[in-house]
Amino acid sequence: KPNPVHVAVTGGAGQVGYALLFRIASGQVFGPDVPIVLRLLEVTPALKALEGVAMELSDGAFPALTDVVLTDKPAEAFDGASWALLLGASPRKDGMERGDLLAANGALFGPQGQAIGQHAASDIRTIVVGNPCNTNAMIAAANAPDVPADRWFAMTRLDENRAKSQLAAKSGTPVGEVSNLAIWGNHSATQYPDFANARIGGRPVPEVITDDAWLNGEFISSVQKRGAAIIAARGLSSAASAANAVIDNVRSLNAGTPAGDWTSVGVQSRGEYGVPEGLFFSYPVVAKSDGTWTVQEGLQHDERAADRLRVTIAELEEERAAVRHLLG
Ligand code: NAX
Repeated sequence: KPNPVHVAVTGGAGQVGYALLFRIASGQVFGPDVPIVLRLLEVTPALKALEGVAMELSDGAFPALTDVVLTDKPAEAFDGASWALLLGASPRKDGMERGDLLAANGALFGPQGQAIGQHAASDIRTIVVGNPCNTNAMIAAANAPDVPADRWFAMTRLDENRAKSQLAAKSGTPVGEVSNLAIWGNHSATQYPDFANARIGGRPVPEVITDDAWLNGEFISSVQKRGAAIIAARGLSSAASAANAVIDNVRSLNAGTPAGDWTSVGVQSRGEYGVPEGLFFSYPVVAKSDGTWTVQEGLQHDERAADRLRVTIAELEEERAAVRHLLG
């Protein structure tokens, strides 16, 4: 049997955790024959609820799940981890300004980044889901200078999946036919879901969906505001679809993206497409099965798209300015 993969998950007692952990344990992410150790980090008051989740994991009788570690100590949670899935974050409370939220989360992601740097396995890859995920990822990475920059990710896969689903519905095409969908920028309402470079059945989307007003209007805004629409309908934020996106994200980074395609994920900019260096920016990323990846170069943006990119870059720069003191 291969060695177990240690997967650290923070916020394991939360809603996304509840939808995610059972699917990891079932072997859907790493394969049915790969033993898994789940290392679950929670804040101390949530440890009891976390124990309940662990009881249910046990009751799942998952053959691949060899151990579950429950802890409120980051050093223990990340010890020997090859993956860190950071779901835990401080929710926005009444009266909190955006800067307050950024600072509250910065205070959490700095120490978690440090613990990852000190205790995780040498092949550690970290995906930040907890919002604001791009800037939280930047803070965590800045606090673990020995972990290579290309091992840190911020999740925009849910936005990618949402966008693909909208395009499939509009064109009456199965969603599996939609490819090359890039989310550019921040995981926020300023993101740019790039229909122009996306394809349906291999053809450029604007050739298949000729309603330009819909593409540039309702499509973009419905993807940007989908999170709010789910809250309005369900009374709770997206959880199962978010967990599904985490799984898709890990699988793409692990197995690689299909030939000719890419996936969307926030990574540390090295200046690609004029994005300031160091920002965590969602790009089209081509991943290989050896764990390496590159930003897809050479895509074109028209004036409207370029304007949208400027807006999301400006927002990420503001976020960076608000947490600069946490960047080491
Ligand atoms: P919940 O509030 O249900 O769960 C969060 C859990 O994190 C709680 O159990 C809490 O105790 C725990 N936590 C807080 N601080 C922690 C810390 N320092 N260490 C360990 N655990 C800690 O939120 P949930 O709906 O599960 O969402 C989790 C996060 O994902 C939120 O920040 C949310 O904004 C973010 N989302 C991001 C998405 C994305 O696409 N990037 C989509 C889904 C989700 O909304």
